[in-house]
Amino acid sequence: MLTVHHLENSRSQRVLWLLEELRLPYDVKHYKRDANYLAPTELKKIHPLGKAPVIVTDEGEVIAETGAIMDYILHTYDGTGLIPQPKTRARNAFTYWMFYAEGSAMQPLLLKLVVDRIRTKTPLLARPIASRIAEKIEELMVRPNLQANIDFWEKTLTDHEWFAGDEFTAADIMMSFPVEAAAARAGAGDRPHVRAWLDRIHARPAYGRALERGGPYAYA
Ligand SMILES: N[C@@H](CCC(=O)N[C@@H](CS)C(=O)NCC(=O)O)C(=O)O
Repeated sequence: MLTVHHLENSRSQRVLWLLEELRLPYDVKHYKRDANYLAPTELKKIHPLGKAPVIVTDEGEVIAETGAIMDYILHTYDGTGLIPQPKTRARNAFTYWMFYAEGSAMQPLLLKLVVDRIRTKTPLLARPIASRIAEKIEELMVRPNLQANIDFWEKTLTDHEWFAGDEFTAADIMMSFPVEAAAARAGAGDRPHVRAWLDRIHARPAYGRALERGGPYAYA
């Protein structure tokens, strides 16, 4: 049976959700974050980068990277209901959001995380200067970028109910982590169409079942 190596409060929640949407059987190996919010070194025994998610397929193949895992699951099992027909606008949009989620959306969010850590983790004596540097980085590189991305999501979800068009697809699953993280850290949930989309995904039975299998997930 397919095994998901799942880190609490992380991107790997999406893999559980996809498997639940497809009603596939799977095992979950749970990992807890350490005191620095990193993955435990144990995950490096599964994949050299030691990040989540990682899956081990029925054939014993190890696959990392959320997009690659989603692609494998969608094409190995019957994921056609979650992928728009080829050669359609919806399919092009689907491919775009599948790549965009990790390739572009996560960058300003990670930068924000780093800036917040500089503010809170710098030793007390150096904190005033560190905070000024953090503020400058945030002003120049983080806030405008995050706002542009959130505006883009709001516009997309104003035009259509789902990211790739009028139907729910795996691109919505892929986009859940950046949007949920931006709702938690950058106010994305205050935008009406982003909020409505978040409410729609959270109401899906498969999303609920994935939460039950996954354990702690701070972004739902
Ligand atoms: N682009 C990769 C990112 C993997 C990644 O950074 N995963 C995070 C989970 S949110 C992680 O393992 N963080 C713990 C760490 O870096 O030690 C993917 O989508 O799989």
